Amino acid sequence: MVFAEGFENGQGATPVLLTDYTGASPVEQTYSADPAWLTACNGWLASPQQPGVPPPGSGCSAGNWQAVQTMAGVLGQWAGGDPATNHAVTAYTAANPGAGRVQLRTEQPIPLPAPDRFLTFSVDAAEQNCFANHALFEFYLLDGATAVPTFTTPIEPCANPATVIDGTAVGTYTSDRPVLFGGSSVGVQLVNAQGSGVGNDAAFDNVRVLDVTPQLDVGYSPPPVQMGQTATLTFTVTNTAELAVKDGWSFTTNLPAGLTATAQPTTDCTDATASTAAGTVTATGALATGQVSCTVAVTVTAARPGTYTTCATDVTTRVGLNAPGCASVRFIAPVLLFDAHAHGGQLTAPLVGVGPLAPSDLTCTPQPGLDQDQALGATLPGIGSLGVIDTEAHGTVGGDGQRTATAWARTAKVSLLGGLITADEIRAKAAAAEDLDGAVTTAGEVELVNLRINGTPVVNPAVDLTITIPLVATVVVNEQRTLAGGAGIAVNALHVRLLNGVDLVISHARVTLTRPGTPCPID
Ligand SMILES: [Ca+2]
Ligand SMILES: [Ca+2]
Repeated sequence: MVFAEGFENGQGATPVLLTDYTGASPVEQTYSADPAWLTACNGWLASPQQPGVPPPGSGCSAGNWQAVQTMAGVLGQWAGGDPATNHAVTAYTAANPGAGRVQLRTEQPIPLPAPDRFLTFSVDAAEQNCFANHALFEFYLLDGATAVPTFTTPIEPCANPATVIDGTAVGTYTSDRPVLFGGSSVGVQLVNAQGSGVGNDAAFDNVRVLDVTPQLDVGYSPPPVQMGQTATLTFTVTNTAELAVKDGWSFTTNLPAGLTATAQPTTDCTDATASTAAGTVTATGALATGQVSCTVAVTVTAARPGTYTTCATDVTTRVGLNAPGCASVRFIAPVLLFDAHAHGGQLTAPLVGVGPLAPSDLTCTPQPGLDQDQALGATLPGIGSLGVIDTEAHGTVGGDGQRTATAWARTAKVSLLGGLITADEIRAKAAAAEDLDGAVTTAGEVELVNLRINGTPVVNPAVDLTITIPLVATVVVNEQRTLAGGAGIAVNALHVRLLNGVDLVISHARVTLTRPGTPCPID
């Protein structure tokens, strides 16, 4: 409610003219009117509380005066007040007032809490002698000196009574065309389009200016969203209860940083346009008469996991709409599965196999965990021997939920091929780690203590360092393979392929962080 006037402030049993009335604080509204509406039994704030004798010089006959007092009482009864004491602005038109003259105009600006609001207007009105000419009330909102019509057809109580009480038509009339009002204060002006005094016997009360600005709401669906999927950001414009037309609202909203629109918006609003560009969504349109609500929807996606929020402060331009609350969407990374394996050695030969030795394994499990194994030594028939073997496979979850899989294998006292390959210790390590964005990076390395191949020391080998022992074998040191499209890595510290078909791996570590639903990597 922006403004309400019941014409009761300071009123009692003494009749006053409209122009002598002052409304309640804080506005202390005063009113003016065309002279034709302040004479000939027009413009009196009449009430049944007042004497039955017309005010001197009012131009009212005794019958006219009684009639306007009756209309004031009927208006009080209609509004749920006390009919005996209600006051209303009355006019019995004992002469022709002339068409299109101002019957009431506010003189004090009515402050508005904010500009760019939809305003409408309502009034209680009563009329008698409906067989004759009808009053035709045309209400305007005043924006400075500009009168903005709030109607498409004039209010005509005789033609559209809510009810008839003792021969008096009465009702509450709301303007059928709310105004998108740009000013910081507003006024009200009533023009009567009926120029005749034959009939045109009416009264009005409870002049109200109402804020009927639609509500803008924001929402995201669905909750939550997997990375790589889209969410829908929906702007809903909801009409106020009277469901009158609201034409010309608009808004511009910044998308949360990190969210991007994947398509232009769709809308079912009336006469609407909606678009997205450069991280903003802009829309303008209308609610048609009777339209409860409408939406502007845009699909969005996120560059990284997290919660994204839209609030009123993100709505940088808002015209003819109430501010929204906040809405959030959460984009989540899938829970990755741990796959980690290590062993000290594995021999594959045409007739016999050995190992994997001292294996540690976590196999595509969502549960973090640690597996360890040890062997005191191993003999590789016809090839050589190994000393103490230690292995470990480990899956951990960090404080922000990010996952890491590691594996390592350490083999001591390696002696192969009659001393062609010897080492005090060789170790393979593999790691796969998820970052806060859900991306997986991998790393592999070997640690070699005193490795000699065919008499030559091997120190800090590059990846896939290949050494040929003529007529015997090919040896790859620090052999690395990428797994699962980069989500995993396998490291063999030594990979020996004999010309006779024997295949031997010493110190193997392999890890992957796999997405649910994808195949578990196999070695
Ligand atoms: Ca009143
Ligand atoms: Ca009349």
